[in-house]
Amino acid sequence: MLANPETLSNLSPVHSDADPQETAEWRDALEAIIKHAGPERAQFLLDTLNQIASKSGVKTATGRHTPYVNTISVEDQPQYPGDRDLERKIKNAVRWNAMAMVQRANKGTNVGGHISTFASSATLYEVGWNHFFRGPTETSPGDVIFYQGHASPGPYSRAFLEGRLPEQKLNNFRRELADGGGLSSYPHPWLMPDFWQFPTVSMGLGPIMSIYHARFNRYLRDRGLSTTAGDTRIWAFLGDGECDEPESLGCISLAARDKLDNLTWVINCNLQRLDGPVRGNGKIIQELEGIFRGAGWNVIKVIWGSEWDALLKSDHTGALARRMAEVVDGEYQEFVGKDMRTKQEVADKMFLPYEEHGKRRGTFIRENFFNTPELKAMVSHLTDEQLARLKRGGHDPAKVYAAYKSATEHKGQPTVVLVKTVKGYEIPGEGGVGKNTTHQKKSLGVDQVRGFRDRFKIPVPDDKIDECPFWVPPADSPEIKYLHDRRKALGGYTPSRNMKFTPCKAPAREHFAGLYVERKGGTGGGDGETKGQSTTLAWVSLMLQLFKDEGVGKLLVPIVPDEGQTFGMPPLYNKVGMYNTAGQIYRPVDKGMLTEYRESTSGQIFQEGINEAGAMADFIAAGTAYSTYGVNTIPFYIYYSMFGFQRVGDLIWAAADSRCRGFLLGATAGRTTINGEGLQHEDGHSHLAAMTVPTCRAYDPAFAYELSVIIEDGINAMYVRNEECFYYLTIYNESYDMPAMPGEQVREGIVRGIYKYKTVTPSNAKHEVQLLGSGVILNDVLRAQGILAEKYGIASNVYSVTSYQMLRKDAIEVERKNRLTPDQPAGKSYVQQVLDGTKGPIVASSDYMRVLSDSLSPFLKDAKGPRLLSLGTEGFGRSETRKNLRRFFEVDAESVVIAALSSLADRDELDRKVVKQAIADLGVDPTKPAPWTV
Ligand SMILES: Cc1ncc(C[n+]2csc(CCOP(=O)(O)OP(=O)(O)O)c2C)c(N)n1
Ligand SMILES: [Mg+2]
Repeated sequence: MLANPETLSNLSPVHSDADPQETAEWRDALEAIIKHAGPERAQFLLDTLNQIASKSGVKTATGRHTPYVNTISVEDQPQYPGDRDLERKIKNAVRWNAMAMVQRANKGTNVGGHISTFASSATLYEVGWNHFFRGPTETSPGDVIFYQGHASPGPYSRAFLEGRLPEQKLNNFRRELADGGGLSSYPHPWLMPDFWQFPTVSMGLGPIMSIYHARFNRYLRDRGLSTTAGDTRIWAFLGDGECDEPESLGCISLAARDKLDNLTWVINCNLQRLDGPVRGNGKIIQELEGIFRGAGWNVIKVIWGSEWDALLKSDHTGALARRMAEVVDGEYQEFVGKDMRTKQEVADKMFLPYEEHGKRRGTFIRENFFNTPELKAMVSHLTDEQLARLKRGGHDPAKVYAAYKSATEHKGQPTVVLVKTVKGYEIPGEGGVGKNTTHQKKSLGVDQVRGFRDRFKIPVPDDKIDECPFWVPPADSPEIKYLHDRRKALGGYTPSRNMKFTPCKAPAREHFAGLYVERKGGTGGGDGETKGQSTTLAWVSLMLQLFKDEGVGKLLVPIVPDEGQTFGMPPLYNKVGMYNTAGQIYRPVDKGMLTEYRESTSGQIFQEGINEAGAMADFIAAGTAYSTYGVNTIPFYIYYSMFGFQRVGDLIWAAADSRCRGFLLGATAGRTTINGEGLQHEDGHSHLAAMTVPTCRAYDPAFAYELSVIIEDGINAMYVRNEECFYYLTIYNESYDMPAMPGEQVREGIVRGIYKYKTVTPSNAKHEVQLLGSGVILNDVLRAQGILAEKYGIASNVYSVTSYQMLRKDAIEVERKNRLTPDQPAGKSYVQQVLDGTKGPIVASSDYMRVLSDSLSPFLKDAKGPRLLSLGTEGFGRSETRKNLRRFFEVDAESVVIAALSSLADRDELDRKVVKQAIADLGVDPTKPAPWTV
């Protein structure tokens, strides 16, 4: 997809003009056509000419690129509506405090921080804050802004000037555990819930989230769920280096396809990333222009500041435009970043004063950029200092304003504003402007701070430079008044996150009760399984019921990548339809059938195609709408469990940070259950990854009624009781008889993670074991219970463990409390309450790695020592039948029996000979290799 940078760098759309008079005639003719016959006619003529040219072998510039100049011409530039002088003063103070925050934080610590990124983007944000970013009001949610993560000192500094953050917090930038709290390094709603809306610092996630967020706005509007969300503008600020992340550009075509003109991206093209140039050999702005135009976006380039206007106007031969196009980014970086000191001065560690540095840089630019007699003549009236001050567009509010205005007024397409800036703008000296090391610069020397102060006219006296104090203009100064007036006019302050939560009406129990009854099928299937129902189909039938619920029916947002048929979802497609901004302009091939593929502007389901990352971004938009828009949409994102945590794990982490709610459903779960699919599909570990996410509640239910109880409790937890969490449920594609819910007494255990399901006590039983089973493997554990009773006369209780994660969370909380309150009676965790006092060893089996159930081992002991022996599915999956896979991984009934007997022997409760005999009798091959080694 990426255009070849070399091609782009060499692209010189303006050629030398051999006959200016002829050119003028052609131009006049074209202008006359546009004026008298309209742009369509002009387009027709141009297309015709293009065709003729192309047939004749004439190479014309493609429609994907425009010259390396500003998209908005000076003539079309609107009047700047603000007070430039006051805005400059505000911006200078914001710049200073952003720098001071990082500088101060790193005095005596090494907590880090970034100075050079916001230095390059200050104007991009300030123009937004003064003229565009709408804040939340009583009647409007305001704009949603995805801030570039490591530019965070800028928004903090702005909020400080606005009086929204106290100095004490700024002093504790990156010191969140300090007295009184501090400021998080980057945008983290988890850590600053009234400030940041979305986490962005993991590069690429902000961009993809912003696209799906913009489309989710349309969904809220089109489905009548919000009257105001549709007005919101979504802004995303990206770095040019960030565009290399696949998540950044991978979904841009969706934004154009869905005509998301509520979306504006601003890409800060400072030509550098962390280590060096983004496209030293090419031009990132041209490359991105081609990509975005190709994808159907409106592209606005802001390359040159106003100082260049007159020069470009006098560029009658196109020599300057040609030079601008031929210089590559690596050279542009040198024009701003080259060390202008002599070798001796470098050896002496001399610091060049601002004026002197500017003068030398101007000389260098005159020599090397204006490198022909013609170009030199063009700038002969400018001094070297003036040449050094020919700014890039992103540092000129007039150019940035023009771009934002045009972007926000543009209809029918999303807009990307490609802005050229300087990284580390005006930070003098070592590690400063344009240096490859500038990204890592977190503390400045005294000379540098003084230089910065002088450049931005901050009234901090010389004797305080070392301290680098914050500086705020007096509250009654015109600039502070102006700042508040502008924010008032735009609705309020931003960033800010809505903390108000309005609960839903709890869903009616009747809609869940359908899953409490028995669902039995006959025998059949190649594996000899009975066909009752799978937990996945149980979920589909639950959704069909829940759609009818008065409180939450409309709020359910099913999301699926291209796998809905696998999950039995087509009845949902027809029932509630799939959302499409364009509706459905074709007649679906299955029209009239029960499973009709029905797309509509009021459809409820997001069918995302083969796009787990995009679907996850949907999940985040829908799962945070309770805060962003005050709409309690409840996402149910169902996907192949293997393509969840390990594929889009970082987005799941971002969802948690965003305080996102909803249900992730890892379907086709288990290492042994989607028989045939093999290594890449068989998931035996997503529950381990789920354990790493602090707000995730992960469940592995076995029966339909368990699923129903968990989902009901989940909706109530998140949307009625306002608990900050989301759910991960593994559901399987194996059909088996679903038993009826034993009774209300199991409800608590299902939610907390374990309940006793079945007891079998043969007469004269001498031994007893406790058997834990989860998900589909509970069936094998129940079979083992039968074998143990019938063949070995061993009594057992079988427990359904719906969540090892919930049990462990509870267990470590109780352990911690006991440890830190030694003077109080020790408490018991839930799993201990259930299992302490029972007899014999405990054997656990599941379709997940044994380390999952092993996580409870420290809490399951008796006088004889540890009681738990876990079986699980360590190793790679492979293509086979369920039965053979379960034997291979040693999680089947026979393996559970052997484990139970062996555990009894370990406790001296049984002769080892019995174990040996059982291995032979049950047909288990003791010489086969360990499953995790092959
Ligand atoms: C996924 C990911 N990888 C790496 C990083 C570390 N990182 C932080 S900033 C940065 C460079 C950013 O360059 P660019 O996007 O051009 O932003 P700039 O600072 O130049 O505006 C990197 C690599 C990250 N935050 N996220
Ligand atoms: Mg950059």
